[in-house]
Amino acid sequence: PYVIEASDEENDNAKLANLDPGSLPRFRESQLDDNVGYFIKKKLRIWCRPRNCGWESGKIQSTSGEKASVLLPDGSVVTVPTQELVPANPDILEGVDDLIQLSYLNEPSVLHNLQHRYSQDVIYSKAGPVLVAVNPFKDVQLYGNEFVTAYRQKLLDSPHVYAIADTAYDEMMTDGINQSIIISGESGAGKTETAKIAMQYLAALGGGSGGIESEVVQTSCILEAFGNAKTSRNDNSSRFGKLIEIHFNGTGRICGAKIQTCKHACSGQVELCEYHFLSYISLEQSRVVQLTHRERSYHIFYQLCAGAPSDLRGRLRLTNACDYNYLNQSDCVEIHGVDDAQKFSSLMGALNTVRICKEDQEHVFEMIAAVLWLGNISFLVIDNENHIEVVADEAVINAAGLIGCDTEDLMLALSTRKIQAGKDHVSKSLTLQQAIDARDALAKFIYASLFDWLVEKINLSLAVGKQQTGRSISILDIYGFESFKKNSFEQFCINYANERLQQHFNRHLFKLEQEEYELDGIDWTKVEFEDNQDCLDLFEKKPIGLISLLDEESNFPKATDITFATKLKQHLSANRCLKGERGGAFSVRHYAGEVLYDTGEFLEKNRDPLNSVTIELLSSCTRQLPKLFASALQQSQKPAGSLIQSGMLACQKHSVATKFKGQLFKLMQQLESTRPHFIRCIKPNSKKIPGVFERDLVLEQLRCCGVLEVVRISRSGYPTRMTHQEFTRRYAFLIPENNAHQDPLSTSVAILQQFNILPEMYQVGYTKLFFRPGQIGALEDVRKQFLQGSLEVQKCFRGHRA
Ligand code: AD9
Ligand code: MG
Repeated sequence: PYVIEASDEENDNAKLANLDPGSLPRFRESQLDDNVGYFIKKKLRIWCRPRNCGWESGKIQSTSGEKASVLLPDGSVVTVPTQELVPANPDILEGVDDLIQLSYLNEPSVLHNLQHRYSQDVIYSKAGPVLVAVNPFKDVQLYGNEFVTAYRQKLLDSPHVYAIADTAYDEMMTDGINQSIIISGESGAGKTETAKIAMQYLAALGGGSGGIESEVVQTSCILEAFGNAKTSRNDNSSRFGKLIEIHFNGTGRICGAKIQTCKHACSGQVELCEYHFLSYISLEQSRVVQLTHRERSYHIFYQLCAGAPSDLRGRLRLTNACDYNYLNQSDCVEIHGVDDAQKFSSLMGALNTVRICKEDQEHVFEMIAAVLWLGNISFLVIDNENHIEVVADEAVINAAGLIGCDTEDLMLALSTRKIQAGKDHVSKSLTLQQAIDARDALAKFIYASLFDWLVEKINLSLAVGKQQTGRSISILDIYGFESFKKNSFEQFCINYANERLQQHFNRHLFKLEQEEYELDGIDWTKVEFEDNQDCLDLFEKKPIGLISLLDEESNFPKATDITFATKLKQHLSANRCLKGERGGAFSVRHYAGEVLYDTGEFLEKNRDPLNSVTIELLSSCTRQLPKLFASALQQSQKPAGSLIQSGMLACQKHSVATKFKGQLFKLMQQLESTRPHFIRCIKPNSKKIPGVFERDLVLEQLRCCGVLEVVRISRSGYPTRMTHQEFTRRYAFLIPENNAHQDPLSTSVAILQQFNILPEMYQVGYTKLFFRPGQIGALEDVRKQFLQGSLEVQKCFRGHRA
């Protein structure tokens, strides 16, 4: 697509690019392009790292032996070893849309291209089939109805979330295959915002304006209030993963009351008939009771405290956020620039929009307030063995009032447990730590159940009409890879999920690509890529894998964090992805880097025990929700008698990690049946501010999410394919009749020869033709010209090539 003439330098660069189309520059910095001697001899523009700092562009002035003098933009001249020089791209390729268009695909060139675009607020780029989105950390003028229309009518084709959603939509409509948009990236990179932008586009396509579109946005508002929190990485970090499935219907099929229709450019009318929040991965529960310094619990707690009108405050006996132990422990009650009270009123609006009735809303807020009051319940040690009793203050009275039980009963549930002695049960007092655990377990259980319940309510409300339409686009937004100074069970689960997702990405973009070439007998030099199967095995293998061993250890009453860590080292040291560390720690080599996990609290968090006394208490509550939560739990557990005996119900049958794995598998299965479109979100700086592009940080993300490898593969591959039948059907009329009677493969070859398509620009497979980028466009032009005028084929093609 680029006509390169201009200066000598550019000509040289162009020649360089054409020297050997097969051997493309590789990304390993040490492995310089074969043409390295050429660009040094010709003194072309290069990248170098003077003084071992970041990459700088420069021009070679002279060379002597293994050294080169390089003129930097600031006028200074530095001496750099020639092996450290990397060729830069000609100016004409500055800021190209798709990284695969670059003549040189080295890391500094890719980074420079993204940075150049970013500095002009062009936050989206393509890397072959993948969309790269760099978080602007400010409002950019790229969204809204005008842009939606422009992308829908194909007036705009620059990389955009809208373009991805549009492609997914078209492919769903034309091929009848369900699609998915898979968004990944590290925490704070912009996944959730991107998911919303994609939903906005699909809603606008399928629903027109107003109605359903606003409902989608409102759903996000609810899910974020209850499922997002401020972390050190992101003021609005999702603490759960979600897959949103949006169903579409063919012409004229009405499937619910909330249908809006809209005409669109290509295929008549399409109706959007249901939103279905089919799946989500479990919420980070520990956040309800325990916070890291400067982080917050779920937004809803602060929103309710700041925004509840006075009559509601009265009914909930609510005070200020800073009065509650669960909220004030981290020295962070407010988020800079966020008005919690105003968010609360938006939330009320959203709850109304998705038709959650006033009565249910009140129940929800009761549960939120109950959790807050539970956190303020305190205990008094009454003997030398650390046994306690519950302090009878306003906290326990309010909590009991809000869940609808007697204060006495709540006090008993938090201070005793039942033990079986022969045929009878006897009550045993809890120690201080046991009581705190029981209280916190209850708070977490109520909150997590409330979240489940809300999602179900939203699903019911949005799944208007139950017909399965068979046409859907799913959007996946899960928590990004996390690596902190201290990593616990939560990071363990989150990173495991990301590992699975990475495999999905690999499989589709690399394995399938290669397999297709190989199946069709194409000469394809195998492209190496990082496979993470080893790491997944480390987590999943039975009976010796991280999750199995964790479950096993969680069932041992006497096990401790240290025995767990020791067990891992004993059994898993053969896996190259695991490294035992000192004390209770271990490291996992993830695709995105090594993470050090601290086994402290792993066992408790995995067991997540709920006292049987507590469950009985909840079942006997007069309020609707606690009763519902308890019966849902009992149904899902159906515990064996022995578990009740030990007084520990709940998750022994299904540990938290195993449940998580199950949810993840279900989700992946759902994704497997769709055609994926990938969006990689990139966080340009860790300060969360606009305009700052930290190259090392970006490079790290590009590397670990496989973007650089994708570029390399797409570029060295043959992205356009057509079966011989398709190809001959379309172009055979361009060649003399007698040739066209052969089999499709021979006809294909005849067409290619007739039009002098360069042999390095295509490969002939058993069933398909494979083209380098741009080749079909050239043939299409000939076809169009031929059809439009009565030009002689040869003449018109010659004209085209000139
Ligand atoms: V996490 O893994 O849930 O912690 P995300 O979801 O990747 O993370 P999120 O979408 O929440 O990140 O984005 C973080 C912040 O970046 C947002 O709150 C916005 O302030 C900012 N952001 C992200 N994308 C855009 C955008 N397209 N336009 C403007 C954006 N701001
Ligand atoms: Mg998010």
